[in-house]
Amino acid sequence: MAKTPEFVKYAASIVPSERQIKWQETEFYAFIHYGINTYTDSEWGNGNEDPELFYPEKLDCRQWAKLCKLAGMKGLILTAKHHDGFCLWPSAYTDYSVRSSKWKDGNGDVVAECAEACREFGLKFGVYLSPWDRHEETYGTGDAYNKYFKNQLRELLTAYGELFCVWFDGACGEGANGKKQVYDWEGYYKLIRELQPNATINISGPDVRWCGNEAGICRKSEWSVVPYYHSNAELIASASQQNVSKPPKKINPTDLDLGSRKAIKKCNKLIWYPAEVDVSIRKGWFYHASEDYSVKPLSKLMDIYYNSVGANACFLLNIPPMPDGKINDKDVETLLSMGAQLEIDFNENLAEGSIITDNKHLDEEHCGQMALSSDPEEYWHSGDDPDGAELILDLGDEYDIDKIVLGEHIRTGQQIEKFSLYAQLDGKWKRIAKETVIGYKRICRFKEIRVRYFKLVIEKARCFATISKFEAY
Ligand code: FUL
Repeated sequence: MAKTPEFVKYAASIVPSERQIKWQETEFYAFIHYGINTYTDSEWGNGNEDPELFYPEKLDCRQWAKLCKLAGMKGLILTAKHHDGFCLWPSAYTDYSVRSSKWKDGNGDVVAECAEACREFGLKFGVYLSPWDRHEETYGTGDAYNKYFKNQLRELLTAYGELFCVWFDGACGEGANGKKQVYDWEGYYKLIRELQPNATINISGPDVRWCGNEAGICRKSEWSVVPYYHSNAELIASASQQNVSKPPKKINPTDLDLGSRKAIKKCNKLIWYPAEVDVSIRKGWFYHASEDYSVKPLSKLMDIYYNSVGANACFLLNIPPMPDGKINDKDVETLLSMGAQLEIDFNENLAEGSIITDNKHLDEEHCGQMALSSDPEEYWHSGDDPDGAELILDLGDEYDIDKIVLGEHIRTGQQIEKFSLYAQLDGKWKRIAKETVIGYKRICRFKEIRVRYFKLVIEKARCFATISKFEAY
């Protein structure tokens, strides 16, 4: 057995926080971009749009939440304030909010209605609060704006029940001669930890990593343990959108590998920092009638789902409501078909009640059979010599299968670096997948085969290997 290098042992020792585990389990959730831009047909407001423009005649947050639920999502994040500074809740610290609109005579609160609808439909609720604010006068002055921002944050963290996530955008389009605000990131994070300890802080924050583009593309290997510097807010801002007409479409090619041995070898500080893939169902983030005929087709959305949720990332899909406050029929239709497709794809786990044997395990309590347990705390553990470990799944009979879902017990870290999956066809093992990362979830998709036995071979792992999910569909 080869000696494990120290830096690999260090990487293997990095584990997620409870809040990161809960976030990862959310898997697929909605972004709702809604605000003053919805009424001006734009993507970025200037901060001087008239609040009276905000007038949803049929605001229906229950429609949003119900639709998300039926689409198979588990949460929703609302843009409480976008770059224009207009607040969807009646903030006590500015007049630039729903309070200055005629909607409900200035007595409305979209954040409250949306939080309530999420609770009703069993969705987790989160808020997007743009650090960049084009309306607020104190923006760019340092402390005064940081105070303003924290006051607003406190309102959102205390008045709307439990939040699963606070989403900080890295975007800022001030340009060379624009205002330069030095954000008090540490102060923002401290407040969130104090008032919503279970909420993850996404993107310009320490808990969840932006995948690096807004096109729904994630890396083939999305490692959860990466160098600490990837969580630096200024670095994230420099890669984020700086021009309204140029959303980042590609992952920087130099950032294709963030977590392999090669990528982490020389780094003395690592962090658990899993990826989130954010993309809009339309071209824009806000609603534009001109895009009614360019809603992404089901096939595209399913591909993004499999390449994100199925590759150790989470999928944040944006659905923009129309000026009347409802989601357009075109988006509704696509999302309902997505929910139905997910139901079909994961209709019955054929591995339930099957048998798994292994060639090594730590002890009886962590034998191969444990990979089939529905209790996430019961799992197979290879022991301290993981390379070459094998799990054989016997379904008891032949079935038509086109997907195997695997998952590591991430509470004990991300260990697996390389694996192959085989199916027994005509008495011979045929390789059907060869990948690197498993992490929280890896969905291996292949052409449907009629098969009884599958074999998972762990070709390389850090200090040990675990499997807590082994499902067949
Ligand atoms: C970007 C923003 O500039 C877009 O308007 C949108 O909010 C997207 C999610 O993030 O950086």
